[in-house]
Amino acid sequence: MSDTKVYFLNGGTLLLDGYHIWWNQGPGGPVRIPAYSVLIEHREGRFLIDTGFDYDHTMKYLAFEKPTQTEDQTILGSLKLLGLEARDIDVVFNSHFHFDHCGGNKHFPHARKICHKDELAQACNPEVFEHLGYSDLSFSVAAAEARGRTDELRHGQTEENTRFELVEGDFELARGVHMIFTPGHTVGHYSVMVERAGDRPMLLVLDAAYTRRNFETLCQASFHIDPVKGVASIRRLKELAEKHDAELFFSHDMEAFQTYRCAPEFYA
Ligand code: 5PN
Ligand code: ZN
Ligand code: ZN
Repeated sequence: MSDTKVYFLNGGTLLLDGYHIWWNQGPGGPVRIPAYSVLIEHREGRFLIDTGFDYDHTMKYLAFEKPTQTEDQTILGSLKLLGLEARDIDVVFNSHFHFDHCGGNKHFPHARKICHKDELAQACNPEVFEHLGYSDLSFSVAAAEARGRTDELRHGQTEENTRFELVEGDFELARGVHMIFTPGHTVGHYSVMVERAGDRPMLLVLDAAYTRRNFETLCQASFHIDPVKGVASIRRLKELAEKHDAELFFSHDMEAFQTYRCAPEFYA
């Protein structure tokens, strides 16, 4: 565990209205947010948490979010900054299947893939108001077929190379890498706490709290399946952070993101 390294892979930006980031609070108006993935280099393997958004998909289905993504900000481009290729990734874990977290999955056919058991089912059969969030189905042949969107499958995806190991509840993904079930934003959302040898643990809250203000005011994003569970999840993360004196990382907070070390820099 002492040699665990955590890399933030900058995946570009999206534009949201303030009322979507801070549900029922705002203020409204355009807010540019970062999107990123996290690579955990661990003695037990290389674990990729999320895979960012696919630029072409986003332009096709969510052009109003005005995505920006340089070559270095594609998932493969960001790994290249570390001298890594897709094949070097052993495990892809998706915190959830919103398009900005699974867009690059299709580039990792050989990796083990893991998600919450209900999250995959939800992407196959989402609520009407979740269709846009779960619009990128290129991560799963099963999901694309269930949604009648096999046009998404143009990268050699097969049922087998997009198959997921299904998990539930809290568990340890690798020694010192704690997966924390935080439903609300989606049915099967996970946050991640990573222990470090000589420093405070890192708590990646992911989409349980897009920004520090969401976390501190218990205000979730407007995109959610169960706002009551969403608040409970933020409260639980707060307790965890306090108990372990964890350093907090938010999923879509531009101000905070600008202070994060991004690859090729890392946290150890
Ligand atoms: C960035 C972003 N944009 C749209 C949606 C949505 O419809 O569900 C989740 C989401 C997003 O995270
Ligand atoms: Zn999300
Ligand atoms: Zn997100």
